[in-house]
Amino acid sequence: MRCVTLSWPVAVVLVLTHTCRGAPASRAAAGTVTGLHRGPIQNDLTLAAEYLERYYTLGRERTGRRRRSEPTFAAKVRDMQTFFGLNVTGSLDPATVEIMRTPRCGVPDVQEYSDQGSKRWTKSVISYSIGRYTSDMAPSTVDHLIGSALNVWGSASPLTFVRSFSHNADIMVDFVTREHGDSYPFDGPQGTLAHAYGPGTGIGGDTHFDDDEVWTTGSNGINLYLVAAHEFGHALGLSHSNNPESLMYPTYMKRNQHNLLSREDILNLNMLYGTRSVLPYHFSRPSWNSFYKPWHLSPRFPLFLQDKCNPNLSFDAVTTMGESTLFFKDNYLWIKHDQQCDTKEGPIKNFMPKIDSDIDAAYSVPKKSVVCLFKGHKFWTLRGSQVRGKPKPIHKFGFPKQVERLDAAVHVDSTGRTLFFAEHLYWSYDEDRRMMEELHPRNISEDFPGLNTSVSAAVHRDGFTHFFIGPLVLKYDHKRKQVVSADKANSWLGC
Ligand code: SRS
Ligand code: CA
Ligand code: ZN
Ligand code: ZN
Repeated sequence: MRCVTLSWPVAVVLVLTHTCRGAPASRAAAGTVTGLHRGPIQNDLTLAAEYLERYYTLGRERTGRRRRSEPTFAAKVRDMQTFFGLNVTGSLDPATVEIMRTPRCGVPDVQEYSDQGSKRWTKSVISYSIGRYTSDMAPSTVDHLIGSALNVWGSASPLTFVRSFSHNADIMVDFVTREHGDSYPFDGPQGTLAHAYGPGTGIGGDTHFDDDEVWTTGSNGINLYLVAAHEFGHALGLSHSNNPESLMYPTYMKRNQHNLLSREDILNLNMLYGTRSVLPYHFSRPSWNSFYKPWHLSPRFPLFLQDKCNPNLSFDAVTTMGESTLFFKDNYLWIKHDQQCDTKEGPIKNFMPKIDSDIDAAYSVPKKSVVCLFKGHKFWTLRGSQVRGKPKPIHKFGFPKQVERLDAAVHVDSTGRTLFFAEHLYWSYDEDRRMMEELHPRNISEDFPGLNTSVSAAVHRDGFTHFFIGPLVLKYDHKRKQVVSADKANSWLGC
């Protein structure tokens, strides 16, 4: 039997070099029983010793050396019984032995972390990159399944996952076989399917899939989406659950793919990252507004001038207008010309006397030289920079009555469609036929992978849609259906 002896991985301690439980019972056991002729009781002891060493680090500390005051065998049996909700006797009763016989592998039930590792990511935007692909399916299918598996966790937390193409993303995904450079070789077909390191720098968060498995999108072979969703739970700092209904149960099971997380999975995730509605990183309007310090409280800036480089600055609405981009915030407007370095700024009224404050959304249709500004249930049309006539009700676009205001709007030239965003939904409006497209509204997170949140503002430029989410801006590629980069929202104003 090979043991982990020298150093532990950077983040979660994975005891992966053993062959898993369920492997031939004739394997050499831990400690003193090796080589003995074994009767049934001796076999149970061997099984228990191996099991506890594997999952409860019996007799080993993180360096692999024996502890001076190591916990007794019975204490570890009690730990394991507590974890599985058994009678806590400290002895090898039939129920305990039965669980030990159940095949399981990988991350120990009682997880440990190295000194460099931490239990959670301390940021809410987490990058991921896919390095080596499997040949079992098209790369685009892998991209889609990996993005969707991350979104399983993203949609239940304030976390946003951003695809990157670099080699130093937070979560590096790789399909590999056998020995693959991290001292935790895979074991060929079946057995361990994948492993992941908990949050941290370097190898922290990295997720490896055993490419000796037959990876599929369905139920023959091993379903990549299911395994990836489990592994990303580890990459976010979650450990195993003894509840078979939980995604974090340590053995592979067929599951309802539309509802992967148990209540326990969600609770554990929320304990690490909070819920989507109470964390500071919740992307809802009131909390972002409360971050933003109004100009009259900021002594560094004279009356009327706002601090555009405030790191918490978010925008209410952003739109292009000719060769300029307009950024609305409360009663304030910045106008940045594409070719000029300076930015014009001031109260909205100074530029558009009919409009005072709190624009919710804005978009422009360049080929018609039209800009629309939305506030509550009204919208104004601008031709050039002139506001035309009185505001009209937004229901003219075909919104149901319940929609009282929008979060964002963006026109995509290549499709001729304008997308309207409100909370977790979006609508698509055909500008040529002047009607809302059928089958809308739809969920933002389903159609815009990586965007599992409401949006503050959006604008289309240079072939990409840029979604402003609180103080961040995410660049979205419609062809690849993914977020390709993230930046500070006010980097657009030169900050
Ligand atoms: S991990 N992230 N917890 C990996 C975990 C996994 O691979 N579990 C093994 C598993 O379920 N394998 C299924 C195929 C083999 C079945 C035979 C019995 N058996 C990810 C998963 C929860 C998605 C556990 C396992 C089951 C196992 C094994 C391991 C036989 C080795 C040998 C590190
Ligand atoms: Ca394997
Ligand atoms: Zn690995
Ligand atoms: Zn696991």
